[in-house]
Amino acid sequence: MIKRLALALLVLAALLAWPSPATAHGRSAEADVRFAQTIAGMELTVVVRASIRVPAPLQVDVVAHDPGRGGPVELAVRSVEDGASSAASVRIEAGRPGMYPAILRAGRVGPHELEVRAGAERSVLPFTLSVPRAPLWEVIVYASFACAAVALIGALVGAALRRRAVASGFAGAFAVAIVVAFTTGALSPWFAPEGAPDPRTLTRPNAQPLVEVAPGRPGLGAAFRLRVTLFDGSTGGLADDLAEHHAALTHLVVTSDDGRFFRHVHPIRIAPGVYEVGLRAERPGRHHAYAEFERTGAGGQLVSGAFTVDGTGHPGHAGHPAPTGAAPVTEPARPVAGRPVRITLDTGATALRPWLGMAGHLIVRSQDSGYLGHVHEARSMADATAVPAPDESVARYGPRLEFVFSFPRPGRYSAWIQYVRDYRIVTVPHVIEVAEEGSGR
Ligand SMILES: [Cu+2]
Repeated sequence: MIKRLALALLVLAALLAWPSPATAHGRSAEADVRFAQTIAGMELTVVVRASIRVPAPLQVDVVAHDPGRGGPVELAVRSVEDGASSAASVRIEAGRPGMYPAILRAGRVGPHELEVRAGAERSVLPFTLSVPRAPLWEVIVYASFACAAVALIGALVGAALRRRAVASGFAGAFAVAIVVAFTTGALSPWFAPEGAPDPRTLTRPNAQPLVEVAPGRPGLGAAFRLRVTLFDGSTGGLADDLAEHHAALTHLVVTSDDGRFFRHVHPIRIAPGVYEVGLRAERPGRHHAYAEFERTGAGGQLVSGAFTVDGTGHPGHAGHPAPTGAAPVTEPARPVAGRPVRITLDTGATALRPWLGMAGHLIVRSQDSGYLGHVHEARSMADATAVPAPDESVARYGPRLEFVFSFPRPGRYSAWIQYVRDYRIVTVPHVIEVAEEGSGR
């Protein structure tokens, strides 16, 4: 009787000690795929949430940072390999920024296309759907523990039945399995995990960009389209291998010469290698466009283009509404070229969500438009090394945003700080005068 009880307790202990593979892999923000998209007058981030397995429902969240006039957003996910697709739609409400979730279906892993349609616009975004796979060492550890549990039960049954040979055979198997499990577990840190490719091995040439507007000279107050076409310099074909870079395939900053017009938008992919965004001209004169993207295997690029808006005067609204709240503070108060400047902004909000993976963005342009700088909020940069792609559903920053920036040359700079409050993008324009070193100012 006591023996049977001991046997039952031991079996129970073995079962409790059993490591559960189901809890070994959680959903991580790291594996989410993010695409910021400026489509049909809306500023959205479409997030394909990481799945644990396929086939399974696939969660796709549409985060509306600027809902514009709202309307339906049609989503479709298609496997490139077998063509199987799944669709869903969300209805963005005008004046209601926020998270709009949709549930689609994923049948398999591998290359996929996410189609986003809104208004008359359609964007097709390539991505790879993957599910976490246990590394070999983990499989060996689990399998050894499974063998150990079976051997333990065998040994105990053998002992209970007074079959000495059986019991000692199972006991030996149990010991071997435990040694294998613990040895593999102890050696696991030496099995190199799959990481990001070494940036020093980047071998692809940069993409050759063409920045164009249609019509060629937009009229003041009129809508126009800005297109970035990427070519491969050697083949002359389109370069269609952009990597997700700060939660988008392409980031585009458009400013007027006087700095009063500023847009930070995310062109949609209308065809392989072709990115386009609809804008409205609000200031006359020369404009500068800067596109930031990363070609797979080639690293990041910043390219620029210019165009002129015809007309004179002021059609009314230009740039973003003046933000309420404190103005940015620079430290030292008179920045000097080549020396780091601390720029802080009190947002007055204690729960800021990351936008494009960061708590805040600082974009700086020289007066002659020849220089564009872009840095991220200092604390979220530290976070980003620990937690890749902080999740926009978690409010974790504020109220103070802090940037460190070194201006290359003396002169007047236009600066814009951007952050997200209650899902809405806030843009704070600022002008910074930078003195020459040793000028005694
Ligand atoms: Cu951007």
